[in-house]
Amino acid sequence: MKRKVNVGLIGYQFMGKAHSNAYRQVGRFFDLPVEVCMHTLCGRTEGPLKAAAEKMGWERTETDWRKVVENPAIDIIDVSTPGDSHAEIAIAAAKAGKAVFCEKPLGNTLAESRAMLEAVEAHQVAHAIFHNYRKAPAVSLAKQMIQEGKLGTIYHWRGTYLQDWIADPNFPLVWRLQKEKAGSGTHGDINAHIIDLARFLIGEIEEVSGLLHTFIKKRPIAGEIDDKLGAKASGQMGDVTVDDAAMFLAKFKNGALGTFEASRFAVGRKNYNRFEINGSKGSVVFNLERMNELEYYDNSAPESTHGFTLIQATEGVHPYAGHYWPVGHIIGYEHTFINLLADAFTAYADNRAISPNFVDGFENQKVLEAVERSSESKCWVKI
Ligand code: SOE
Repeated sequence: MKRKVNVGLIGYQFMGKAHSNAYRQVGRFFDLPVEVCMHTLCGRTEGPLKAAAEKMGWERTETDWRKVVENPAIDIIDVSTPGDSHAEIAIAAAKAGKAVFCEKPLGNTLAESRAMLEAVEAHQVAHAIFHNYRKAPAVSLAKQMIQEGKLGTIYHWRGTYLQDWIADPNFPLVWRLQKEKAGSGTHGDINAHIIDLARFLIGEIEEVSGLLHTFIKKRPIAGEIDDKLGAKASGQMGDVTVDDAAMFLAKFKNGALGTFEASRFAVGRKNYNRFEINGSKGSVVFNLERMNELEYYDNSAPESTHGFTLIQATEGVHPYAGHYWPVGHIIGYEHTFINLLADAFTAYADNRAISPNFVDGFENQKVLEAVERSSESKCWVKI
């Protein structure tokens, strides 16, 4: 009989929906050492909360997150709320002896992230952060190739994460555009992802030089929100207090150079999370919008056949891929969360450190904060 692990999810909009799907599916595609129970869904408004719980498969609902954190039946607290409540909930959960799985970025500030890491370490609870893109088969394949030396010495990391969902000046002032709620804009939201991928694939960043910019300074105040990124616009205007685009140069500790570009104004790019890595023996290119593929340039190939090959990471030998469908039957965005939870629950059951975790979230926040300081000072900043 497998040990039951009861999960309490705080928040049920976009990330709550993605996490709910992953909790529901992970035991159906991976042989886990524990039985995952979707115990309690927590949100502020009773009606929509109950409808969401019914739709997404949660056993109970609760409108007060503190009651979920204090519930002795709960083993894991999943923090899927806007960034301004990550620290309070995660620290309370750690103090209550719960494992904490938190969305990115870890906190809205470096101080919050440090306090969250200190709390989970002090209370010796398991912790994880939802940097899900590491768990795309093609990304984990790139990691394997780098570890096997297939790219040789790494010279360049070229990361871009481009969206365009707020390029319309009439798009309302949702929480992601308010500093007190989100901590930062494009920078903490999606630069955080390519910083995590760079740390995962290349290594630690030593020094940065950044530029944050806001194109549209005022927007209609937001009304009712949806479970994606949208909301209804009201008649009044409010100030945008975060960046719309965030770019920076980076020097890695291992000598590689990096460029990072995150924007929500890259008109035509919807969720264009792309990286290119150039090494002495070859290069790889990943693009989330074609997430089952990895482009690979093998510099040792004979000149007559030089060129980027297109690996389709859906073979049984590729990370995670064998848990789903026969070769060529591709997977999607939602599977990166399922893969992350499969690794998380396996490590959790074995009392091993989950990867990625709050240390990754804290190291990520150190880079985010250094880039913000650099943008203000117009100088290079050491991490
Ligand atoms: C919006 O930019 C967003 O939902 C991010 O918050 C997520 O982390 C990313 O995976 C998709 O886009």
